[in-house]
Amino acid sequence: DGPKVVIAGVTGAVGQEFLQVLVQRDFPYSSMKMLASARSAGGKVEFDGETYTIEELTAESFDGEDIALFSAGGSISKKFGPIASEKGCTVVDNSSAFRMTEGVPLVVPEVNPEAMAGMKYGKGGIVANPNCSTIIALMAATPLHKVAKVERMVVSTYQAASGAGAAAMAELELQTQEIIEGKPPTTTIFGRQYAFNLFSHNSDVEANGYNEEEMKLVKETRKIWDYPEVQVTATCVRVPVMRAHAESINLQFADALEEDKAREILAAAPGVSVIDDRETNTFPTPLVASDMDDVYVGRIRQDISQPDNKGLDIFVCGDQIRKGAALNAVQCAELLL
Ligand code: 11C
Repeated sequence: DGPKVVIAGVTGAVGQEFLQVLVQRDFPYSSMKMLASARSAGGKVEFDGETYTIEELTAESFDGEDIALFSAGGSISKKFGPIASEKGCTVVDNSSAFRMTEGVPLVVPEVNPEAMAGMKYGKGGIVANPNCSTIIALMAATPLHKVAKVERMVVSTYQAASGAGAAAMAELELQTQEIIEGKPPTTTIFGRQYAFNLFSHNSDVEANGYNEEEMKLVKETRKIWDYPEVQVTATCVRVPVMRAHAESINLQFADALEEDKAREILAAAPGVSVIDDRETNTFPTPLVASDMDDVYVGRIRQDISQPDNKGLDIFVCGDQIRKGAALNAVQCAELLL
């Protein structure tokens, strides 16, 4: 019993994670359909003890279906998301295609579930999954924002290979091996050495000097918080880490917020775990966050450059494929049940 579910883009890193998360969360479904490009059609996928044959994604794929989880790239979402919705299949879209579209809720279930009020599976409509860096930042910043009101947020990211897809993860591994063996690195994905290096995020740089990833943090935060006046700035960097993003976040509040109180608030926040042991220098790391549902927060400290305890610095790590993508999307789908 439950909705008829479609996975669009099942062969990608996020598509594969959808399957794991659905099983782990015991998501109810009455049928499951696995879709990908024509190239992957005919392949097999294991899910919940059954073998499924991958079908080519076409407009007809959504006939009679209730929920579609999309992670097949922005252009596929743009083309097929509205078609699915018109057929009554409610779409949860992991791409950037509809995030800033008016009327499309942009949702982190722990932050703004109310944005999906009235939506239900089988009734059509599109829900957008935010960018991974935004999800991870707001999981930590929102509980503090609710208490002391963020006026300005400065984010610096350390982003994993997974954000650029399964091929980037494979290339990081390959390059590491090649460099250790003294061979020239294969540079198919980013066109440069990634292993033993880091570089400014690979998305396009806009006229204002910010890259797209940085502007997503700015615009998506304003939409999710329904707070257009909040000041956000970001610097996004790709680091040679496999699958969890780290972010240094500086917060400036309207009201004073003591670090001990902040630690308490974060420890009680759903989906957040605090790792903050100064004595042993133990704080969140991408490896600790990998394959985990929670977002980890540490380095919680008063910003000494801001007066009256109105500033905090925190360091956050979250699994990019899981909470940054698949888990968040499945949680949105749960709100449709
Ligand atoms: C990254 N956040 O880590 C990006 C990838 O808008 O969904 C995901 C891009 C997006 O590189």
